[in-house]
Amino acid sequence: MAGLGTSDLLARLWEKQVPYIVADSNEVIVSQRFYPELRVAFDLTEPQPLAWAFPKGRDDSLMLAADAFFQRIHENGQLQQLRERYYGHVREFDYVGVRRFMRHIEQRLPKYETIFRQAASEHSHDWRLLAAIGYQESHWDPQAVSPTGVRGIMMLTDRTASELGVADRLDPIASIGGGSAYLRYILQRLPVHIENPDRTWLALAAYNIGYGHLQDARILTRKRGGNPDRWMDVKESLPLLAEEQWYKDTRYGYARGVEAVQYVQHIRSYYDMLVWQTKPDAKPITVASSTATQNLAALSAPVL
Ligand code: BLG
Repeated sequence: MAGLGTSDLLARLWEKQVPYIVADSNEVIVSQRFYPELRVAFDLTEPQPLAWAFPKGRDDSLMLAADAFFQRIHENGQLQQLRERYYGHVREFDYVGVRRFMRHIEQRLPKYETIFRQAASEHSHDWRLLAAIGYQESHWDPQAVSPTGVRGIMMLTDRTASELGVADRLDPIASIGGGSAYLRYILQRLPVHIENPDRTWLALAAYNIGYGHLQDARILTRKRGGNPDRWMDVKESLPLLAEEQWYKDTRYGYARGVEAVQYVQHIRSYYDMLVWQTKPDAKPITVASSTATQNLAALSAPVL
């Protein structure tokens, strides 16, 4: 096993080639979504910070530069933003939900994959992002209908569908094409200086709550001293749109912002899982990193 990284060890554990492994908890949190049956048997240590090691010697200029770098990103908030980017959506692990998603990837996705791919290439999206939206909206059920009459795989409202020229929302091709075009429209409406991945997460929130309410939340974010171009900050303001003391001074008023935050976090998780499940034929929006507090944990093989 010498020379193997944690992800290789996890794969071997999953295939039952080894009975247990020792892994860092930050990597365990992320991998549980890909290997839902893996269990943490016990923690081996108390939580401890990640550390960087430098070669011993007289020249400590590299270490001093690294210290200054971490001090800077700690103070300017970049470190916190990196944590949010890579770990912000993986906190809760829902075993049943992950199993169901994997079942649906096998049983439902094949019927719609070509449609997602075509719509994505037409509007320059990663098809797996569209598929993740479709899963969050309807679990890939083309007949899905909400109590308020929102319909179809991509859950278009009646008004948005007619603005997009979608006549039959229950037709998967029309629904996915409409949702894809709508996402592109929102991405183009957002101020040009907002960068990815924040641009994508903000667009997803607008897809769900409406562009006007998202703008209200961005304005509130600025008023509260946050950065309206960062998802990490805007997601703190979105829930305030349901509180009168905050929404009374907004342009578009009351909105269920908590739902929009959950909506985006779920799509990010589904997207990560789809990226992991499918061939890397498009550049993922997120990549793995390790900045979290961690402790060592022993993992045991799946009990099936
Ligand atoms: C979204 C629309 C937005 C609309 C917002 O509602 O639907 N998005 C789509 O149709 C794709 O266009 O913004 S607005 O036009 O600027 O007002 C706000 O109205 C859909 C949401 C609504 C939500 N799902 C896509 O995420 C939904 O299904 N709600 C059901 C609520 S309930 O269960 O019936 O109570």
